Formats: sequence, structure tokens, C-alpha cells
Amino acid sequence: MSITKMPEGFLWGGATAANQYEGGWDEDGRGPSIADILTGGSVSKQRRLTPPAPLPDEFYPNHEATDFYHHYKEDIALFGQMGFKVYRFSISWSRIFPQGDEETPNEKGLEFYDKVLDELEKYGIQPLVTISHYENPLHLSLAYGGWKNRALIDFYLRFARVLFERYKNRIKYWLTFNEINMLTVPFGAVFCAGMLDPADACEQSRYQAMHHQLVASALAVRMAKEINPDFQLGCMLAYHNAYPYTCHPKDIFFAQQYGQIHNSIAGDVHVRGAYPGFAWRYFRDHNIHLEMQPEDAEILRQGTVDFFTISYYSSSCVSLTAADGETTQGNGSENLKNPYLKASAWGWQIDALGLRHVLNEIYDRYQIPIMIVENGLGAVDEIAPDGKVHDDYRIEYMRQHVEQMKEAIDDGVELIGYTCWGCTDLVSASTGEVKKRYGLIFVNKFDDGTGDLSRMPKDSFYWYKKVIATNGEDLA
Ligand code: BGP
Repeated sequence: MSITKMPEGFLWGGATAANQYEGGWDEDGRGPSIADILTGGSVSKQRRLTPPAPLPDEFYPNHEATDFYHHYKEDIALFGQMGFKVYRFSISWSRIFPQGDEETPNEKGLEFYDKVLDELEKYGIQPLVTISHYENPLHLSLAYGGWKNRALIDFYLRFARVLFERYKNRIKYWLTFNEINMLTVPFGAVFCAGMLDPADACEQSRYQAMHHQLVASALAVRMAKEINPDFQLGCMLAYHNAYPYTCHPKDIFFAQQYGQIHNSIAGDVHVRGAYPGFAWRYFRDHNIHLEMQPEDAEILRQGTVDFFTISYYSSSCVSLTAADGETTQGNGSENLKNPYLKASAWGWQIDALGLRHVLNEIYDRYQIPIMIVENGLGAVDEIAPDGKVHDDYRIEYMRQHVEQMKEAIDDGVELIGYTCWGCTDLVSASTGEVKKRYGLIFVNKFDDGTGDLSRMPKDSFYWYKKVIATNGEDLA
């Protein structure tokens, strides 16, 4: 038997990212981000990049996305109706610095976020801001080559300073980079680091880019604390939960190494302020030579985070002994299929108990507060003859995960919040589809660009409202 409800003050809410949700891609002085030159895709068709600019005959789903830019009042009112305590969103870097390397920010861009904060305050919803979420200004990719270039650290810090100073008294919780550890897999080269040259999908460029982001993150933490010592700064990792496929000792050890590389390198630098020993060994064995400045070690040591956040959708299996087993997709990577688990329509394996495993693992290692800032089920939602979306599969997915959160809290984990991903339908990062819906709110928008963008609560909206109202007690 786990606890019956969440601890007092638990932060229930939802999460989005500007590039997948806002639209308004060229309005009020906003510059293009890398997401604006990514075409639509599907499970079988990869998203394509079309640098240096969007092409006239292509469809770019992020340009309008699901149009939070013009629907923010209505959407935040719906979040208020659900009883959100917190709303995680990102601030589009190229809305504030259209090219990324300007000296002064775009005032019009900042005004949009002023208004978003006004609305959140109306409903008593705390903001939780991701400073960089897969939306590097395109110019920083074209002119500087993305994050493998150390010059980006200063541009990022200029952006962060503007936000910290302007929102000194309005925003308490900040995340420096979304899923920084996606740089340990090829997916991260474009999405995290804006490195558009396919040659930069290599480990050398990705780990160099991650090092620059880790330094930028640590410097941002210190800057933030000088501006307001009450700010709370967190890291954000896509938590790769990979089980050994067999009990062969080689597989057990391989799974441990997989977690070390994909989770703990970034986690340790953020929380412990230094690269762990196994990182140096990995770099040596893989011929990765990081360029570091003499001051970097001290910067990392001094810029550690206050809390740990993760995205968690699924688990997978890895093996050295059954390498030809059937594989399946997960968040950012493809690994072996687990015969004991069901999967989403996109192959992501559903594993609620895995969330308890992950929460215990993180807390055992770091002993700092944890927030789950992304979790949810990407599914094809149909409008039923009664005009509603009956997404009982999404409710079931969320119920199972919330149950395991309660178990983890009972295990002693200090879990302080949960923001489900894509609380309103938006564009999928990996496939560019709207069809892969996560929302508790249906948005009338489709992959051919049609739809009137009207909003409608799904069944999961009412379920989540009840969960929040009872602080997690009533999951029925
Ligand atoms: C995470 C990203 C999000 C989001 C989510 C779901 O990796 O932080 O931006 O999109 O995964 O993934 P997808 O949209 O590919 O289904």
C-alpha cells in the first residue's frame, strides 16, 4: 500500500515547448529557429531539414503549431479549470534574440511572455520555464555551426540574463536546457545543439556541444542566484531506462554502462559539479577529445542545480548477447523490445513501474528534489459520434504512472511535482505530426495544415482535474 495522496504543495500541471506549440513563427520580430526549417514527417517518413530557409512548397508544422501565440488566454483559462499549480513552458530564444547574437533583445517578444505571465497569475499558476527547448536561433547554426562552437555560451548567457532580470519577481523555477543528455544520441545533434551538418551527428561534436551546454548551464545557475538568491534552478534529462535483455552478466554490465553514459554523465555534472570517472574512460575509449578551458572545472563545480527534472515515457532493453533481437522506438533512440510490455502506436513501450525504478535510482544517487516534467501517451485520438474524444487509454496510462509516483514517494523519494507533456495537443518533436497527440485538450488541427484551431477538453481533462482536486487521491 502506497501513500493515499501527494504531499501538501505538490506541483501538478502540464508542459509544452514554444517551438511545438506557439506558432507565430515570424510575428512581432521573431527570427527563425531550427524547428522552422524542419518539415513534417511520420513514423515511416523522417523529418527533413531545409537550410538555410524554409522552402515555398514544403509544409513546416512548427510555423503555426497549435497557435498558443493567439490562444494563450483561452488555453491558460483551461489550465486554470483543470486546477494546474504549475505550467512548464519554454521561452522562444529567437523571439527574444531573433538572430541569437544581437546585443539587445526584441521588446515585442518579451511583451508576449509578460502577457502569458499575467494570465498565469490570474489563475494562481506557477511558471516553470525551460530556457532552451529544441529551438536554437537558426542564425546560430548557419553562422557559428551550433553548440560545438564555444561562442554560443555567451549568446545563451545574454538571453538568460534578460529573462532572469525581467522576471526576477515573477518566475521562481527555471530549467537551463531541455533533455541535455539527448546529446549522447544522434537525435540531439540537431534538436539540442542546432548542428545541421550531418557530420556533426558524430560523438566528438555531440559531447563537445554537451560540454559547452553544461558550462553554460553552470554559469547561468550562478548568474541567476546573483540576480535572485531565491530562484530555483533545475537540470532536465530524458531519462533512458534501459534494462538488461538477459541475465547474462555481460548484459547486466552493459545496461549499467548504458545508464552511466546516457544519464549519469550529464546528471553528475549538473548535480555533483564534475564529470564522473566513467565519462573520462568513455571519452578515451571512443576517441572523443573535449576542448575545455582551464576554468571549466571550477565553473562546473560552482554551478550545481537545486532540483532534478526528467522526461519519462517508456523503457527499453539493451544487450550484448542478443543483439539481433527485435527493436523498437523510444524517446530519441531505438533499442530492444521488452516482451513483457505493451507499446504506444509509435512503439514506445509503456512501463509505469519503470518510473518508480527511475525515481528511486535518481534519488539514491543525488538526494535532491525531483520533478517529472514530461510524461504522457502519444496516441491517435478520434472524435466520437457524440463529438467528444474518449481517451480512456490516456487516462489509464497516466493513472498507472501516478500510482507509481505515489509508490516512489513512499519509498522515500522527494518528488515535488508532475507536469504531463503536451497538456494541449501540439506538434511532435520527433515526427513533426499533430496526429501524435498527447493533450488533455484536443486542438482542431491536422497534419495537412487544416483545422480551425478550436479547443475541446478530452475525457482525460476531467479525469486530471479530479486528480488534482484530490491531490492524487482519486485516480478512478
Ligand atoms: C521529449 C521532448 C518534447 C516532446 C516529447 C515527446 O523528448 O522534450 O519536446 O516532444 O519528448 O516526444 P515526441 O514529440 O517526439 O513524441
